[in-house]
Amino acid sequence: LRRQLHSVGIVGAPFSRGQPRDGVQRGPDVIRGAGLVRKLEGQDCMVKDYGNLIFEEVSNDHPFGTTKQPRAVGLANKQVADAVQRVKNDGYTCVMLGGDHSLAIGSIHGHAACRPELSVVWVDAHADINTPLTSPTGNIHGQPMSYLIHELHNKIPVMPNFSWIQPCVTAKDIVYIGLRDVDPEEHYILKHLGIKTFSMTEVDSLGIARVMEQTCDHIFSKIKKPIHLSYDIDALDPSLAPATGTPVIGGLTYREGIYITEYLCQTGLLSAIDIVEVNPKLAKREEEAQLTASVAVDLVLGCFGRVREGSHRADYKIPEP
Ligand code: Z70
Ligand code: MN
Ligand code: MN
Repeated sequence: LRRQLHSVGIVGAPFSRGQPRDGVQRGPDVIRGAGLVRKLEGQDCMVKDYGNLIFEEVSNDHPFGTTKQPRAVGLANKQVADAVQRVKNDGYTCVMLGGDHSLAIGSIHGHAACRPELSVVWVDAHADINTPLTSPTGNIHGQPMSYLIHELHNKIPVMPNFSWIQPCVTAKDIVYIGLRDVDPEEHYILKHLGIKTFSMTEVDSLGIARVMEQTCDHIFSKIKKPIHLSYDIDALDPSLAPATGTPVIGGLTYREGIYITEYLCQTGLLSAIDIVEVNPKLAKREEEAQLTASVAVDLVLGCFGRVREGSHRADYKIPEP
C-alpha cells in the first residue's frame, strides 16, 4: 500500500455562540495541543496552519424569534466561509477545527463556493437539521444543515447577519452516519427530503464497512464529487469522547469512527473536513479532555493517509550492516 501525500490547511474557529455551553471555543487549541500538526507532518503531509480566526463580540444580539445569538453566529460563519474559500483556493484540503457545529454553515458554504458540486458526509449523533421554526432549543448548532439545503430554502426566515447565506447542497448529496438523537421534526424533514441516513441501528445491522460502501454508492451515483466531511465528535461513544456538550450513549466505537476516515481518505475525494464540539471544559478530569482531543487528532490523521496496517516511504531500504 503506497502512501499518497496530502496538503492540509488548518483553520481554527474558536466559537461557541451556536450553543449555550462555555468551553467549546477552546477546541482548536486543545486539538492542536494533542499534536495535530506534528503528527500530520510525521505521516508526510504538507501542513499550513492558518491559525485561529478572531471573532468580535456582537452587542445587542437578542433572539430572533426563538433563535439564540443569530448575529454572532451569522457574522462568525461569514468569516469561516471566507477562510475556507482561501484555504481551498491555496490548494489545500481544508480542516476547520471548531468550535460548535453551527460553524458548518460557513465551512460548507465557503467550500461550495470553490467546489459547487460537493457532497456532504455528516457524522453526528444529531441531525442538526432543525429550521429556526422547528428548533426545540433555539441553538443554531442544531440547525446548520437547514440553511444549506436547497429544498428547505422556503422554510427559512431571513435573520440578521444571515442574508449572505445561500443554499448550496441538494438533499440527495447528503449522507448521515451515527444518528441516535433526532427530534421528531428533524425526522420528518429527513424522510420528507429522502436524505440517506445510517443511524446507529444501521451501523449495528450492516456493519461500518457496508455503511461506508453504501455511503459512497449514494454520493457517487453519477459523478465523483468532492466530499465535505463534517465530523461532530459526539458521533463517537461518550467513553471515547466525553468532553463534549451533549454526549449520547451508544455511539461509534473508536474503530468505527476511524474506519469512516480511512475509507473516505481512500476515495481521494476528501476536500474539506470539520472537527467540531470538542469542549475541554466539560471534561470531569483532565484525562477526559486529553482523550477527546487525541481521538479528534486520530480522526484527522485517518483522513490524511494514516492506515492501521502501517506504511512506509516509497524509497525505503532495509539498512545493511
Ligand atoms: C437538538 C437541537 C445538538 C449537538 C445537540 C440538539 C442538537 N436537536 N447538536 N448537541 N451537538 O437543539 O436542535
Ligand atoms: Mn452536530
Ligand atoms: Mn452532535
